[in-house]
Amino acid sequence: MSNVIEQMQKDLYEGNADAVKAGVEKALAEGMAAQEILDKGLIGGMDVVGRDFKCGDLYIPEVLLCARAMHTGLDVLKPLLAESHGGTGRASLGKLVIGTVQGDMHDIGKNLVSMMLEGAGFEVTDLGIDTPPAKFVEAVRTLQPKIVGMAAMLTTTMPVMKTVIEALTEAGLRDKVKVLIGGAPVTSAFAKQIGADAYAPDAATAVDVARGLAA
Ligand code: B1M
Repeated sequence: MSNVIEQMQKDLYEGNADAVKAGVEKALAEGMAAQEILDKGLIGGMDVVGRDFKCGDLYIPEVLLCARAMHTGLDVLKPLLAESHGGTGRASLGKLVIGTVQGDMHDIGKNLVSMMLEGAGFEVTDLGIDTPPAKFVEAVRTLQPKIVGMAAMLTTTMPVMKTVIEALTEAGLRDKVKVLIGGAPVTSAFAKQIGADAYAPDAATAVDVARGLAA
């Protein structure tokens, strides 16, 4: 692992947002690609945080600081990632609504997906975290997007995705919108099982899949 990536992971672990920002800028100045900085430095660093969170070495307040540092790093990469995943200034690919499902407060991955979709040319409306099914339904009814995207990071909140799909069906909207789902515990088998149209394991794939759904 390069020194700059190793230091970035360490700074992220310590929740030092200023240092993470400086590290991302340094890596870019050294010629490292934005995607590599994201994958190895920020997501790689967050994986270490997740490991230690799981075994109880890190607590929620500490992980929140790591999340803030991750967002600070993402902000620097945002325009570059958008560019490399389809570029800005293109014709709109259509409207897309996205949110983290009810009961779930995780938003780093969802924000990354949202940012990349926007960069690729989608008009993204982000409903945020802890989004109740009725809010997804209302957004689909009023905004008439081509795609609705749902994120869940907890095994306990995954079933809410099914509830949203059922609510869309009840509202007579299911055949008017494509459903894309993702998040660490989500799989393509689960997507099939709940009647979603597609699943993406990461943000870059989400862009490709959404392009296909919108075509
Ligand atoms: Co939470 N948490 N957390 N947490 N947290 C996990 C998810 C966990 C795996 C940690 C662990 O135990 N190892 C575990 C879930 C276990 C499970 O259900 N199987 C867990 C838990 C248990 C909890 C709490 C219950 C802890 C507690 O209270 N005891 C609690 C729940 C709160 C709630 O939501 N109700 C909780 C709280 C938190 C914080 C608030 C402290 C914080 C969130 C801060 C924030 O998001 N603003 C947090 C964090 C940061 C994590 C970890 C450490 C990191 C998540 C992350 O941001 N990863 C996480 C462990 C881990 O994943 N290693 C963990 C980086 C991000 C870029 O990846 O989100 O996977 P990810 O997104 C990817 C893909 O999944 C995909 O693309 C993204 C980029 O490539 N993707 C999509 C995501 N959304 C998509 C949507 C798509 C398509 C693809 O289409 C629409």
